[in-house]
Amino acid sequence: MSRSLSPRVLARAIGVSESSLKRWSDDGLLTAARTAGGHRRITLQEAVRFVRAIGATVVRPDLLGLTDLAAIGPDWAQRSDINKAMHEALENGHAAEVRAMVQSLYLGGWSPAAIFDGPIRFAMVEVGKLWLHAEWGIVVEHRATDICVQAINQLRFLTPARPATVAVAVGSAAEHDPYMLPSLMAATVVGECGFLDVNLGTITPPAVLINAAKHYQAKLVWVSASAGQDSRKVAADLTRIATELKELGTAVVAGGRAVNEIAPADLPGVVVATSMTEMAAFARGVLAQYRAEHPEERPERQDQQDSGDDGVDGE
Ligand code: B12
Repeated sequence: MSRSLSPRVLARAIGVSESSLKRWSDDGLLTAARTAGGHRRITLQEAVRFVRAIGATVVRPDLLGLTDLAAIGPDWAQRSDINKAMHEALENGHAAEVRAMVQSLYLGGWSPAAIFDGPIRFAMVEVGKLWLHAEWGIVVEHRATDICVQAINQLRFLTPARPATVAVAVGSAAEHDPYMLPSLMAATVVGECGFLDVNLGTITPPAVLINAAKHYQAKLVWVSASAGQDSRKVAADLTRIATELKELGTAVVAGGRAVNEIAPADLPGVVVATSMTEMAAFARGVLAQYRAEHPEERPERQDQQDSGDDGVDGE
């Protein structure tokens, strides 16, 4: 999805005039690169950032390549029964609708953390009640998880691009933990905060995570441990991870139902977070400290050549 858009296409997508869009670009509100011929080009991620920043409505999502959005209409994120709608779509296996709902919420200004802690968590808790009454419920759990994976990965493509030199965050689920979503969500959240995110996924032994963190000189490591894990083993593994990464100065944050069962005193050096919103706040703090220590690595906005240029802009 490495699309780049002309001002004309973006203007039509959000229902404004091309001249307004060019003015915003000249004023530095919207970052556009220039082609060799002097035409402005806007990355999809920058277009999405801009839409969120000015509260625009995407009236022609197809022009941005967001074809799923057509299924639910431009004002979907304004409705009041978002949790219920997300639950129904997930439970019934309506993948395109769920992907569109997540996109719509993000374009409507929701943070990834708010989408995850809110409608997605709500819907998954509801889906999790089904198996108690019917075997089919387990099919629905598997299917709903895959649909969330699709929606979250699509969301990751819409979040701002990070330069290769930025601080790295590495994370995974605990060693015996098959739950995919929490670690994927954490990766998306830290990525949106500005980290380069490396998600090792499910069932990751501590030695593998430590190896990856050292390789990337990670500033932040997250670990998720969900229901059903042996909390003593989780506590021992988390303590080992924090101890082995202490010298590197890596912050270690953990969350999930199994972590919440452990007394904080049994997790020296580990920050426990109960939601993706907390994770985002913590990640921003770590990143701010990193940037203060490495001013030379401040992320650059995309190249904006000579904004006073009156070059001809085509499609
Ligand atoms: C999907 C699912 C599955 C899928 C997992 C697919 C996959 N590969 O990911 C499958 C079908 C495999 C599965 C299996 C089982 N499951 Co299950 N499963 C669920 C379900 C419906 C959703 C879990 C999920 O992904 N939620 C979305 C995530 C993101 O939400 P979350 O975990 O609450 O995380 C939030 C916070 O805790 C926090 N957080 C979590 N991790 C982290 C990490 C960090 C770093 C931070 C900062 C924050 C954070 O932020 C998240 C967002 O708000 C839950 C229902 C529920 N109430 O949770 C049951 C549930 C967890 N499962 C349950 C059970 C019993 C099982 C099974 C034993 C039987 C079964 N249902 O099949 C097996 C055992 C699996 C095992 N080996 O451990 C029970 C657990 C009961 C208990 N208290 O122990 C639940 C609660 C269902 C229920 N109501 O009975 N399951």
